[in-house]
Amino acid sequence: MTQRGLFIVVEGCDRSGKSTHCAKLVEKLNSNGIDAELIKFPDRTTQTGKMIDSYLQQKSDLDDHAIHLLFSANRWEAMKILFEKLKNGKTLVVDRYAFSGVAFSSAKGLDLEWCKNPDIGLLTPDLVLFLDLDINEAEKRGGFGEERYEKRELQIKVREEFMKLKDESWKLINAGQSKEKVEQDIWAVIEEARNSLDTTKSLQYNLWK
Ligand code: Z5A
Ligand code: MG
Repeated sequence: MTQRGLFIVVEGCDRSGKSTHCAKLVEKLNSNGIDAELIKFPDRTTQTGKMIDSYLQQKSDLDDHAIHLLFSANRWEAMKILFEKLKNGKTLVVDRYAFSGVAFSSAKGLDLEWCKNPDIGLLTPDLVLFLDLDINEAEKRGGFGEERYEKRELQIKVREEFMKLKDESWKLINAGQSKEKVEQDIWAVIEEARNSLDTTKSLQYNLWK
């Protein structure tokens, strides 16, 4: 019987190094003989993704609830494919997921419980790596960009909202260290998870358990 792959989510505030470390992790998993693939949300290539991209680049405006639902729909449309990949033994490293969805929208002022609803029924990750970076350190990484949300006050609030979502599947990584040290810390968590997680157990759908 093929064992399913691990569903690993990487979350964190702006500039914490998510994309850098997701790419490194996929490379390292593959070089260790674990078939792994990188997935990123939002997926800006789909129809919903194009609307999200335009919104993030401030080329269009949308009601806060409407954009929240679009981010969720952008995940829903990927679910069948992600499920098949995991079932066939592929490990997925996912750069942002529903936690970003809830944290950003609730930081803008939407009700936290309302924000969770559209993502109910999505696949539950086995492991969430939260790259934790102090806002002052984040700003030193070249300052924030031009996209919507890339502002100090909002980023501080977003981190607070993320912390409300934390459960036993989360591992906080100190993202203020050198890239090499962050990579080592991530790998230590992955090795521990590979020993302790039971991949004969089927995938779960209880994201907000
Ligand atoms: N969003 C939402 O509202 N709702 C949702 O449901 C979802 C997302 C899924 C776009 O996301 C926005 O969408 C995002 C949340 C919202 N808005 N904000 N903020 P995105 O994922 O597309 O955002 P991004 O463009 O990829 O940026 P990012 O995620 O903020 O960056 P990152 O991936 O965490 O960091 P990075 O690109 O890997 O690294 C940043 C720089 O730091 C780079 O120059 C690195 O070389 C450097 N770096 C990385 N690690 C280190 C260390 N350890 N030391 C020194 N320098 C480092
Ligand atoms: Mg990124």
